[in-house]
Parts: sequence; C-alpha cells; structure tokens
Amino acid sequence: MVRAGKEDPELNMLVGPPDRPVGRRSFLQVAGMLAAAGVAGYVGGTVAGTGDDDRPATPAAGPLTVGNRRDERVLNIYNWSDYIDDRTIPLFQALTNLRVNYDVYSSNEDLLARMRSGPTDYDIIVPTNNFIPTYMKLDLIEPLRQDLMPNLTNLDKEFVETDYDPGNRYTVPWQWGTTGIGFNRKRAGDEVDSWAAVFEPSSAMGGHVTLLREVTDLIGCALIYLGRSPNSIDDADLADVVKLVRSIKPKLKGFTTDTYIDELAASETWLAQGWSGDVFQAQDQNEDVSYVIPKEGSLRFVDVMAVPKGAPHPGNAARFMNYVLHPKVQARISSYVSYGTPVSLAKPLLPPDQTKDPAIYPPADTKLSILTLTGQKLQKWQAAYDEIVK
Ligand code: N2P
Repeated sequence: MVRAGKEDPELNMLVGPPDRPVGRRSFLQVAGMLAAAGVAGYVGGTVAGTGDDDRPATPAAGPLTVGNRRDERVLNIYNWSDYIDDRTIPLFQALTNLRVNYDVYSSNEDLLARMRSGPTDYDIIVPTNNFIPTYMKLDLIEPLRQDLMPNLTNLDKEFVETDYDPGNRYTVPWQWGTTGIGFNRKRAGDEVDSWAAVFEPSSAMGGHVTLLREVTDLIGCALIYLGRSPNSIDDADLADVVKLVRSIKPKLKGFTTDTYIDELAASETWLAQGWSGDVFQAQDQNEDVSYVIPKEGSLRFVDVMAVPKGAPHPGNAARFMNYVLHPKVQARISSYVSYGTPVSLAKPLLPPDQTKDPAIYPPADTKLSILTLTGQKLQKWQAAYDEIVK
C-alpha cells in the first residue's frame, strides 16, 4: 500500500495536478520560475558539465549529506530532454535544501561522448539500459550508495533482476518506454500500422517525416522492418539498412530526438519515428496525433540513473534516486511524461486512462525486443548510422 495522509506529510505536497515538462527550450524558463519561487538554494540553470558550478554552496543549517566527495549542498543532474515535470525538482530542493542543477541532452551517443571526453561535475546521468555494459567496460560509472536508498525495495522485480545490472548496484530505473511511430491522423490517415510508413514513405508525406537521431533506434527498427534480427551485426544486413534509409533521405524532414514533440504538435511533422511518452506529450497538445507500435514489432527500453565515476556528490545522488523511487514521485513524473513507471506502487496514483493504455503498458504478447550492445555492435551500428546521415 502507498503510504499517505499524516504518515508522510512532506510528500503529500507532491500530490497535485501536473504542470508541464522541462524540455530543451523550456529549461531556462523553469529555472527562472524556481528562482522566483524562492526555492531553497536555487541559483539558476548553471551548466554542471562546464565546471561553472564549483563555487561553494550557501551554508545551510543541519549536517551535510553523507557520502559526498565535495562538501556542498549541490546535485548536478544530466537527463534526457522532455523527461520530467516542473515540480519534481523544486520539491526535492524544498525537502532537502539541496540545490539542483539540471541539464539535458537528447541522445545516448551525445551523452556517451560527453562522458568519454573527460571528468564532468555531473552526479547523475540517465543512459539507456543497453548502454550500461559499455559504461561499465569503459569504467565510466561507480557503484551506488545503496545504503542511502531504502526505497529500492519499491522497484518491481523485473527492474531488479536485469541482465545489465542485477541487484541495481550501478543503476536505478527512471522510466521505460517503447519506440514506435507518432502520426497525424488527418494528414497520414488512420491506418498507420507498419514501419513502411516511415522507412518507405509515400511521396505525399515528403518533407513531413522524421526519424530518430539515435543509433540504436534507427538501425534496430530498420532491421526489424527488413525482417532481420534487431540485434544483427551482419555486414549485408547493415548495408541493406544503409541503402534503405539513404534512399528515402530526400523525403525526410530530418533526423531528430528533441524537436519532434513540438513538430508533431504543430502538425509540421506528420509521421515521426519516436518514443512513446514523447508522442503522448505531442498528443496532449494536438488531438490529431496518435502513437502506434508497428505490427512488425519494435524496441523496448529502460532509461536508468547512474553516477559517473568520481562524481562530486554521490551521497546527494543517492538521496535523489531514493526520492524518485517514492510512488508519489514516480506517479508525478509518469503522469506528466506518459512513460511507464518501474514502481507498480505508483500505478494506483496514475490516471486510469494511462495505466490501461496498451500503448504505454503494452500487453505481454506485443512484439518488443530489448537491444543488447555487446561486442562490436555499437561501433558497427555507429558506422552504419554515420554512413546514413553523412
Ligand atoms: C525523453 C526520451 C527518452 C527516451 N524525451 C529515450 N531513451
């Protein structure tokens, strides 16, 4: 049972109508809003990765959080764009008197490149599960302070007993989702049900189709469309993927991971390869937008929080992860971003139209693969991707 009422009065303030997500462009507005609201210790949208944030925080009453390398009441988070509502961070700051700097990125490749380029000040990053073996191999993440996370017991079993991190020693799930097609029913029709819609678009759709600027989704879904294994590294399969996607480039509006929500909402894009929750965020603004998991099958992913090796504030990172595992916090995030929650205790707090929606919580017989990125796959797929977009 979810605890409520007098038992956790501080977290009761987390229950309320969702507002809007923190997107790529809305971040500075939100930063201004938080500062205007007088949120404890908040000084604005500093860019943690550039080292602009290493001045000492304002001393606060009470002991500093244990487990940090730097004695600061600061937490630097680097997450995907459009992946949080605008109250989760202010309430965490109010509850903990920690100052949060929140930056966003829009692809796993961008994040990995940033992490490989040298130390940053980030305390939490949120790669996709299939990248975790790569982060481990490159020694880019460190074990979590599980002793500071009693709420780990809230996680559903399937997010604990994983192949990429059994027992959550390095990662805690944020949200999960699927890759599919967002489409405008008035422009593309009601009948979109195949990857053909985006990988072999009709001329009438020319200039209004986007594909994901993300190696795993682009290559994996094209392989599925071609009837090959979504985990293929066969040279002939990858050559066919390159040939297919290059051949349709003149009909594409482009490759994007962070503009298609707005473009679908504005009816500028009519067909977008996209992630489930992102498309639902577009649907909230434009009722002509729908989401489909194509009949050929698709991909399922879990985005997971991790602590970069040597991060300045791993204790504060653990406190935030523990907070995110609270059912009420999960419900607030999930209800806003329309992705799946890894905490079933949050489901009774979510709108029933979300928990019953098979596009958000697909039935077990939906053809969904979880990609692995072992061996040479990432390099081979990256090479195919580069060949496509060059
Ligand atoms: C959030 C997209 C995250 C899903 N906008 C990609 N793993």
